[in-house]
Amino acid sequence: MRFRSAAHHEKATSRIGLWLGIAFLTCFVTGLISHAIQHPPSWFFWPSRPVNLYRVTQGVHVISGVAAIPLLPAKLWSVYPKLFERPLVKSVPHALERGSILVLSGAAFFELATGILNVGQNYLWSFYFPDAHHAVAWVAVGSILVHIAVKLPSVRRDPLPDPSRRAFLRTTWLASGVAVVATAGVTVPFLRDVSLLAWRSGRGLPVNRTAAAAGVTRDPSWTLEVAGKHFTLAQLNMMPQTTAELPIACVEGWSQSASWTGVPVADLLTAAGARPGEAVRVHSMEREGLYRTSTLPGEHTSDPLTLLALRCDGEVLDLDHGYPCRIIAPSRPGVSQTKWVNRLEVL
Ligand SMILES: Nc1nc2c(c(=O)[nH]1)N[C@H]1C(S)=C(S)[C@@H](COP(=O)(O)O)O[C@H]1N2
Ligand SMILES: [Mo]
Repeated sequence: MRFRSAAHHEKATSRIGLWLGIAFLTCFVTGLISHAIQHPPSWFFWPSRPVNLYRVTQGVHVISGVAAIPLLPAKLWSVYPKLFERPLVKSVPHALERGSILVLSGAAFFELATGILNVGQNYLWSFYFPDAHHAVAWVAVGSILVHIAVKLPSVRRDPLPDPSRRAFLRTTWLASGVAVVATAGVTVPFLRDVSLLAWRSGRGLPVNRTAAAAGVTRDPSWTLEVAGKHFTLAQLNMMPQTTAELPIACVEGWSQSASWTGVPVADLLTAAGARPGEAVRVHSMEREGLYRTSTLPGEHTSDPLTLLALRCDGEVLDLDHGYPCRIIAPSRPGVSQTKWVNRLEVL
């Protein structure tokens, strides 16, 4: 059987392939950044400014992933007849090329599917998801590079495709654009009202893990331990306060700014006789749960905008947002903005 539909044409295939490649590479690089921030290798450095830096890289990660979702089936559809061409194997290089396409499609599909499920269903897999999503990303990008190397010589430089092919391309761009606009409002403020499919669309600050889910209650005997010294809530409230507009940027892609007020971690360390600029482990009242602790690198503990926040938008912190205090630091993933803090341990 021969396919003559407009979609099944090398030019359309390579155009979509180009955009899919760009979307995947963008997603890969921003994903690696997010992974490195959460599991920093010794050589890794992530700046604490501009305050929205992580918000932007993670927003780009999720948006480029969403943009790729319509591109992947369009690409597969446009090469579909070739995938079943006979003979299935002509030569060793040909077999390798076919094999790499199989790996590529499988890995790409896995990345998009797990990404979307994660975004929609809040850490169903906890440990498993980030590790698998990260490992398979290398497989996907590796096979994309092999595929590009193999295909580049045969991409014909012919003029613009004919009108029906252009229509197929246009439909593909449109689907991709609609997917982005429908979801980007989770992180792009001016799209908030337009993005019908945004998974976090409320105007208020979302809550990712409630106090009830975390098993945390108000504890009148609470104190904050900093490098062995104890501070009561009243003492913290009496220290000089800093107010700053800072975002929470969840790894799921949603982000939201609020006005936070609290004591700079640098001041707390100094008051406790420790030095700002050292890495600090943040502990919370939560007993179990993946995000009950986090690490503030030296770059962050010396930044005067790294706050132990006591207030949000002028009000005493809500229990769900981390009462009595939480970390709010610039350019940092939401998972590390630890709530219900009770100890800062200098590392
Ligand atoms: N102790 C603790 N802090 C936590 C979490 C948690 O599960 N436990 N979740 C984190 C995640 S994933 C995000 S995105 C932010 C969300 O903060 P919010 O619920 O105040 O919006 O809190 C972070 N702080
Ligand atoms: Mo998060």
